[in-house]
Amino acid sequence: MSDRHLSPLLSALTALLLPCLTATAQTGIAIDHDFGDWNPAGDLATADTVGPLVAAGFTTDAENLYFHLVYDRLVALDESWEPHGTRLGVDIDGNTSTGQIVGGFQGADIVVHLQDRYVSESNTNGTTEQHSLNDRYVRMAPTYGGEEHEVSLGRAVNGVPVAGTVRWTVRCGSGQQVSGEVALDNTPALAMATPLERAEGAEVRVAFWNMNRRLDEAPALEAMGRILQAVQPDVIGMSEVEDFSAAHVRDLLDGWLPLEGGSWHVAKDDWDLMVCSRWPITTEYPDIYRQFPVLVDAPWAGDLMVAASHLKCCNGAEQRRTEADEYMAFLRDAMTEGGDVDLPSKTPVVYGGDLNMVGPGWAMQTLLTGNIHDEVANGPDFAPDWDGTALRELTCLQSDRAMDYTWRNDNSSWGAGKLDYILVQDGVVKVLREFSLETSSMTAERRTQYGLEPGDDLQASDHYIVVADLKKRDRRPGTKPVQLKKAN
Ligand SMILES: [Ca+2]
Ligand SMILES: [Ca+2]
Ligand SMILES: [Ca+2]
Ligand SMILES: [Ca+2]
Repeated sequence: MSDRHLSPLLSALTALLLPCLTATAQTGIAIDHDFGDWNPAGDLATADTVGPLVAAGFTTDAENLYFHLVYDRLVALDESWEPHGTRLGVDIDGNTSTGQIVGGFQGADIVVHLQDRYVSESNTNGTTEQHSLNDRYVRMAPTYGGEEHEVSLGRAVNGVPVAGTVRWTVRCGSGQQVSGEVALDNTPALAMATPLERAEGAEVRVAFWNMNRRLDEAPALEAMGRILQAVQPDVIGMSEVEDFSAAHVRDLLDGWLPLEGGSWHVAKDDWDLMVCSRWPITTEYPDIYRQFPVLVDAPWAGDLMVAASHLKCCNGAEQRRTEADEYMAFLRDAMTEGGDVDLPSKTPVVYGGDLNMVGPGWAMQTLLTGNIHDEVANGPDFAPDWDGTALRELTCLQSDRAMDYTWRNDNSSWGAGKLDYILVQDGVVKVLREFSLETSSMTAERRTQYGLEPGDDLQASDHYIVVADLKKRDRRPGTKPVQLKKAN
């Protein structure tokens, strides 16, 4: 493919995305904050004028309509802290005289008002009806601020026909607009059926779960038990368990996941976090605000540090950033000699939980890169992986749907989103499997295989469990086995 006819921006995007594309085995769009599934040259059209909106793309499959949006600044699609006023319009009946006007686009039968969080749909009698984002299956990634976004819109629920062409448009508050027309594609949506069993070679299965204070509610406990028996984690970082004792949680786990000749080990911090482990917890650091690292005697050489986290909710971006700063000061101390804590070199540290990561995502940038915001209070920046690089944010795509959201409330104006994360030092551990679990989107056959009920996900909690299988790297990260050169 020649880059000659592409704008410099598209060339840059192409260079960025091609490595991801080649790594993708299946084709299809996943709403997962990874844009390697989009065709960079074919799907993006540049905006007509200079402004916040740089480019937009559109594609379809049998299940959804998909938008790809690129901005020149950090934007959170369903929030207004960076006002962007983006509307998405679709003309599904091929008739410009039915539907609504979106800037220079006529005939939009569906208009998604992202920032104001509603969908306006036109009826045949000329009136419009408002629906919530969740009612119309509008799904978005990333949930926190980014320059690039992907959005899906359910076809069936929005009355999109099975064949024909649709015209689409993206318009920003800036007045910038990108429009196009495509034939509807009925290729099935990206098929997902991640095995819930632990990956071959996995040494530790770690999970994080916001338990929503339901550890004394019978229906929730039954659903939790089925989920944990299906997932079989070794270590679980829990949040929203402040009302319960470590002994209460230990007894529950001993019932659900009995250990031969012993009990689960449960450590509780000074507020709403716990870390539960099949293996002994040897050291606890309960004083970090809303974050709780512990050392676990993992079945590999050396220990495993697991940090359960539950960052400030909602409109609290500054506080989340302060909390991330405080944890990162601890991690820097743990990874360097001197101070209060010294971890043996290359001790894997896994951080996760309900990070409530909405708004600009400043806290996530700090957690991933070690760029501390308040260096006067928390000390200098550092590289949070032992190999001198950033941490890796796991996608944890749902096991049975190509979506990354871990929180969903169909009665809320807020779209389903990814609030629950696992961050790993991929310089010292390999991630062999990762997923979150939405039981309602599994097939009946898959649920039977794992002993799950359709409603277990939201019966257990308002957050889904996130899971990762880890193996400690046994060679120095960044080095490759030496290959013999062929004589010529
Ligand atoms: Ca994607
Ligand atoms: Ca129309
Ligand atoms: Ca230290
Ligand atoms: Ca800094």
